[in-house]
Amino acid sequence: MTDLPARGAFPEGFLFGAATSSYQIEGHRFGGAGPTHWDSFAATPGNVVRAEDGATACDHYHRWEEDLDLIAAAGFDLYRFSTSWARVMPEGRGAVNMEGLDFYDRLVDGMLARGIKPALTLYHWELPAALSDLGGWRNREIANWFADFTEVIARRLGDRVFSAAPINEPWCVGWLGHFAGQHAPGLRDIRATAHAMHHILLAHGRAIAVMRSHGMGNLGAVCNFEYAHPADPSPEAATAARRYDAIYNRFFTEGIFHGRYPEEVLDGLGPHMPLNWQDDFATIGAPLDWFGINYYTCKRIAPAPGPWPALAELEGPLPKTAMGWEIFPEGLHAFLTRIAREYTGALPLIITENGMAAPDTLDGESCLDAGRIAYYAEHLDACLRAIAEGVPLRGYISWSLLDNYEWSLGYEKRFGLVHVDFESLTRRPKASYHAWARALGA
Ligand code: IFM
Repeated sequence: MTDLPARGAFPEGFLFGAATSSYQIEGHRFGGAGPTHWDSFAATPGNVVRAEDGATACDHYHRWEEDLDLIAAAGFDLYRFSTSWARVMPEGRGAVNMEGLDFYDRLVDGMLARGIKPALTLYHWELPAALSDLGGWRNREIANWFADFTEVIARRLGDRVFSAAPINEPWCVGWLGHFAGQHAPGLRDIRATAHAMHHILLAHGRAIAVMRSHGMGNLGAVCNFEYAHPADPSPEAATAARRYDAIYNRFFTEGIFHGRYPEEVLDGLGPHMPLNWQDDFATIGAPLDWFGINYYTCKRIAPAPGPWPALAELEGPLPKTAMGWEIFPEGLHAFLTRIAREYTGALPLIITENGMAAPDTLDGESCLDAGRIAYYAEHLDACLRAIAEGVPLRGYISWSLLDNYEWSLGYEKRFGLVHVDFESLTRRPKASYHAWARALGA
């Protein structure tokens, strides 16, 4: 069986971690959390496989100590977790649910007690339903609501977290939720998309300012990237791939680091943007201490008839994960070098998510997920190559610690290093977990 490169192959001080997110693991029916737009999206027929939701998930809300023990026993330095806005502020504004805030307080202390660095993400997609009713990310006011939520978290946890980032994967929140309709709130509306994509960045910038005002450091942003291959050698396919790349890989980075949006995106979204969007870049471009890259796969892009963006995704030839995603570690290397060159320069980079879904089954107590180990090994090699070429990559965080709620695909897609039986909620470390423990010298 393949093994993972050992910790010693990476520069001194390089950090390794595992990630999860609140709605995907906690069990949102516990602890006084308010309803989220994912609850209503999932309850609407046709949106989510078997209409599954995050009501129980992995019941991390009650089993968090066992989960932190697993992270510590594997030798991870860091745990990337998120705070649910609706757990902390059930209506999204106003009253704080102290039980929810206390939960995160215990969680952070539990990490510190085990020598694990808490890497906080403020928002990983569970918008309080009451704010969704007010237009959610479409409403410019969300930047103020998010700043207030950030304030509550910063006051309570800001003195103890190792790092923090405001919003996980802006592309998924903005595009998948408002243009493709595949994520909550399930809209397919270009004006909603343009407003949401801009307001996400505005809220990001406001949150950074709030955290700085509380003396918090080590603040970053986390974006996801997909390598766009033209589906064939034609100039039309090259143009289509560039458009896909601009929407997916350049809109948010260009907004944060260059104070502008790509022309290829404004060709479509321009007429639908909120008023005076050009005036917000001073807030959006608040200086960061690191930048996080989430990377999983590549796409084959072809032109399609119809209105902007007029793109089609074709099936590619490479081996695929259970998500149907091609395995293309070269894409990770390409993004590391490109992002450092075009956007971030000497700013430290972190791989904040990388991993694969596989149809993992138990053989007695064990789960032999050799494919996942090979996936990690190939992507870690891509990181090592980028580091050797001078890219300031400082950490790597695997997705995910646990099998969990994979959004519109329900509980079927297993990304975990630890197998979760969703009936009994029993956790069983997979072979990939043990491979990480060996590589990290645990
Ligand atoms: O499960 C998700 C996560 O919530 C965000 N990044 C991608 C993962 C796999 O699809």
